[in-house]
Amino acid sequence: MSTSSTARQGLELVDRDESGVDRAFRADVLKGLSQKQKAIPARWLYDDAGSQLFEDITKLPEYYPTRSETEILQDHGEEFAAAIAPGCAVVEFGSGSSVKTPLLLSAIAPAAYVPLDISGDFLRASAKQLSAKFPGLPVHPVEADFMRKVSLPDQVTDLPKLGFFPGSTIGNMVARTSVDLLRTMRDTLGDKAQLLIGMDLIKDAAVLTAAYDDAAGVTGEFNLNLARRINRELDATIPVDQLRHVALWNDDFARIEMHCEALDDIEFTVAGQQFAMAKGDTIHTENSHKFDRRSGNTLLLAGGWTPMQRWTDSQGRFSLILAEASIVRSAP
Ligand code: AVI
Repeated sequence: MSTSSTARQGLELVDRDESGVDRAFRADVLKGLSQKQKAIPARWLYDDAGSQLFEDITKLPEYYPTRSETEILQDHGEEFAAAIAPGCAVVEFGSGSSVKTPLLLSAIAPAAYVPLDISGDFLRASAKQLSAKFPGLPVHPVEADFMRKVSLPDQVTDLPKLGFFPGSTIGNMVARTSVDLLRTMRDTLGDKAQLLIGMDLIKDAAVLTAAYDDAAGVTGEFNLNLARRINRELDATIPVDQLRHVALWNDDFARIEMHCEALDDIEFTVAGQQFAMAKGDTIHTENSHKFDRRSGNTLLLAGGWTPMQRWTDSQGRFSLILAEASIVRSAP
């Protein structure tokens, strides 16, 4: 009998063992907790509870990125329309937000919209919402992992492509991963494409830490939900009440780090393996890199994109950059 099954969770493909455990989740958690500095990849923050908590975060008074980026999209529609190829297909990396995506689509009136997402149920739900809002717009959702090259639907083959990657999600990756992703996006979109990408900006550390450690404790819940998820899904005994949420600014790497810090010496098991943390030890759960004009440009160039135009919100907190896949000026 096979011990492996590829089950569908919602409509998402997940590789589960015979007792229903997500193998990739268990492998990442066991490996991450075995390291000297415990660290678990941030993508595991987003189970159903985590995704809902992130939605709640975007509405918090301290969490400015969503509002700032929305302001840019609202205020510069005509400039986007002038700079972006007419009649393009917008290829969004992710399912699309109910606010930001419609603002872009209204501004530039594209010929098609192609959302790419690994999670089929989110993808179909948001594609349906968008079709209802833009009845004349062909919408072609593609269920795929955009960290790898994606084959776009035949219907958009001959259209110019605009990649859209808002939210500063690029900041959740370390530099080598973000460069790999930018290069993969270029492979997916073609070497004549444009890319509109959100990058959160370096600013006062107090503003940044407040955005990731809000007074209502929602970000803390989002972070600690990962430990709860491990307990739920991996037969684990992490004493979540002995952990606290920490958000700190790492100036050397220009990033906010989220950690779960042990309030006391603790021991626990995960999937039958024993772990210990001394008081003050942490599990590193997320990086959120911030950029300035130069570091954002350098990252794009390293990823194979030439930055062409840049917009910021009225408070200078967040940026949207339009880049081109073509090499605009070659080396002397
Ligand atoms: C999804 N991502 C861009 C968010 C960020 O700001 O890095 C995730 C987040 N983590 C805590 N608050 C928000």
